[in-house]
Amino acid sequence: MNKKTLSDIVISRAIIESFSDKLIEYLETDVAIVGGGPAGLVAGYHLAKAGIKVSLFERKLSIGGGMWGGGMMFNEIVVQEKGRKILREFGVPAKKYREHYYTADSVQAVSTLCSRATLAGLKIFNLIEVEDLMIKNNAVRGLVVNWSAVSMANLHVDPISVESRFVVDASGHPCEVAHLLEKKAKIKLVTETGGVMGEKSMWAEAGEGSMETNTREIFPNVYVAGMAANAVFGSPRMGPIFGGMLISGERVAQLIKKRLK
Ligand code: 48F
Repeated sequence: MNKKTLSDIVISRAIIESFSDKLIEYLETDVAIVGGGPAGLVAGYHLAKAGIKVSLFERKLSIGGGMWGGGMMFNEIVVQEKGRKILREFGVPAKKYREHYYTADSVQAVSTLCSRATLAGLKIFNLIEVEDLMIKNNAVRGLVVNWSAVSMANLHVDPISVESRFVVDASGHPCEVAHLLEKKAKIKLVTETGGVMGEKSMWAEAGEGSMETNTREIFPNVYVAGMAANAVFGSPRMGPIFGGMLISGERVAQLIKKRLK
């Protein structure tokens, strides 16, 4: 092979320049999603499909959150009828187990959600975590982000800011954005207690049933979706049934689309 056709330095430049261009382009967005689990991915897909400029920040190397591992590492997930319809829209096959219960391969589900969302235009930034929020005039205006490796190595490195019209807390069980609002900014949320109420113990039916109504704005410009929504409003967890996460992702996208109209 001609040496000049493949330069190591050109490869490095290509990566640095294309990543920098991407990050600079997304320093200002319509919606910034925190967390790349099923709720965040479905939300990102629908927003992007509607032509909305949307980014997603995921702390980990891999996207998919708690979906890869199915239940206790058995890599199958369960969805009910409504969840099956959403999976079908994405092109994920689901098998009927019995009336109202369907199963899907969790690896196929995650990889397909991720593929469809990014092809629709969702821009994903993995290995980056949200460590704070931009709060001005009693509303959230964006995220404060840093490399996940910085906190893992306990380094003292300042973050950078990303401006966004809306923020979605899809960070799962820890509902990290809601905690930042409550603990750091001492802000009252729209919950019964004014704070994060904390998820309740396993109860699939009640957890799934409350997720759609829990998917809402908790402070100006901040929405909660997925398990974060149940954790904020004190509803039960539901284990490896994932319909609620998909429905919640769809719902939060609908709510934000209305606001952006
Ligand atoms: O946990 P996760 O999959 O949340 P979800 O979409 O789905 C929950 C289910 O997986 C499962 C369940 C089903 O019944 O209960 O747990 O609500 O995905 C959340 C993602 O957010 C990332 C985290 O690494 C995970 O991949 N995340 C959490 N905090 C941050 C974050 C943060 N501060 N910055 C960036 N990413």
